[in-house]
Amino acid sequence: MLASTSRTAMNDEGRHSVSFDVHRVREDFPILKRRIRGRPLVYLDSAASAQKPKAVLDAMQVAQETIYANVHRGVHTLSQEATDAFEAAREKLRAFINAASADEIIFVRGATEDINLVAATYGRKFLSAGDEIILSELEHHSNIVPWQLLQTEKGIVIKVAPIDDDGNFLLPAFEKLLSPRTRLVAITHVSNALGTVTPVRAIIEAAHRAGAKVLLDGCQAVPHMAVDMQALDVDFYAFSGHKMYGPTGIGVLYGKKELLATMPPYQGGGEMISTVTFAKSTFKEPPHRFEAGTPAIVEAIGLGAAADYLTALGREAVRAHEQALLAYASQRLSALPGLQIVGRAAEKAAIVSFVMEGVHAHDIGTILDRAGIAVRAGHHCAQPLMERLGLAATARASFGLYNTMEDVDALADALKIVREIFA
Ligand code: C6P
Repeated sequence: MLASTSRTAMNDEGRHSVSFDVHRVREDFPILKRRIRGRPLVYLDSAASAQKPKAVLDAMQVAQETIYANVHRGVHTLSQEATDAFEAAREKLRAFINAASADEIIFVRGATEDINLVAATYGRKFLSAGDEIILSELEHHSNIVPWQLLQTEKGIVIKVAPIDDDGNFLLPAFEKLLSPRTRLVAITHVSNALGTVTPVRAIIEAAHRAGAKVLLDGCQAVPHMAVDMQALDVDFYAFSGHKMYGPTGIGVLYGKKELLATMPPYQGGGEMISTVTFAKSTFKEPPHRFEAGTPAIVEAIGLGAAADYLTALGREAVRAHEQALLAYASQRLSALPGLQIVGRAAEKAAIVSFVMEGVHAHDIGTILDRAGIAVRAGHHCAQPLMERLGLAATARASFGLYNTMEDVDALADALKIVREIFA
């Protein structure tokens, strides 16, 4: 077994070493003390939803106990304090992804709503019959279905960039799909099912050269690595709060200010208008134009706390810790007879999908649960990817910053038992 207590890495600025003591970090997550079926919880399902540190839980509770009121509406003190906290959270998220302006941060429910928003506003206004968009074989259903709805409505053409059998995104094949009709490229930054990190810089550069805009689904990237909107020069970037140790019900759509300014509203209602008469309404500037109704106030404050938490730990320290987990898990699982890792891309985030000869993925998940180990089993909302790989389902262990080498050992040992049961 590998040592897992403490490691050093360069911090985000690359200036000095920071230490990452995973056992201390685990103290921040109350739920990790739970026992499941009499065994210590081994939580390997962070790609589905990550656990929350006390800093996030406390920020939400304190907000509700001390400053809670509706935002952007009241002249009274509480409403002003709640508005300040909500807008401070927007600024935290701006800094977290290095957007140029807080006006580029739209709070929505999560990545699914992000992509639906872009399809329903940018897509409806700027795409017409025969225009092409490019997705990839790695996409989550959230980055497929909204475009199919638009296809039905507008007659756009959907092209699909291929991967190889290891799950690598094939850049030259993608470049061949670009044409003068390509209007938008919508690709995942990290595959939820395989962990593949896609070559986003090259994708963005090639798409821009062809005159297309780019939307990245950053749901699985943001928890694992630092992302920089200005360095990427991406047009839209979508992610959910609950996968980056924040609350459910909140996520961020980043959009370049000049693009957002050209887009019509998504939903109509309170807070997104400047004036309303029965004859006509006028709308606020972004981001408020896209935030109709009472927003998820407390959740936004919690998400701001999650961004602070990740930043304080050090994004590079977290990445290095998770890469060590990935390497060890890949090594231990590869050594198990009858087990095959699905997805061996050159660059991966800490996600390991696998199948076991003669054992259904759901049975693997159920037996692991008896050992207190939580993994996801199924198609991972990526049915076209499963079809491409010729699989019905995989089991998936997805690691977070609180996982340890001992967690990997527990998984490998329990998988040996699964094998014995089905031998
Ligand atoms: N993937 C998983 O177990 P929402 O549900 O809106 O927060 O996120 C949707 C989504 C979009 N893109 C990617 C790449 C994702 O991984 C997800 C969510 C979870 O893999 C639940 S299906």
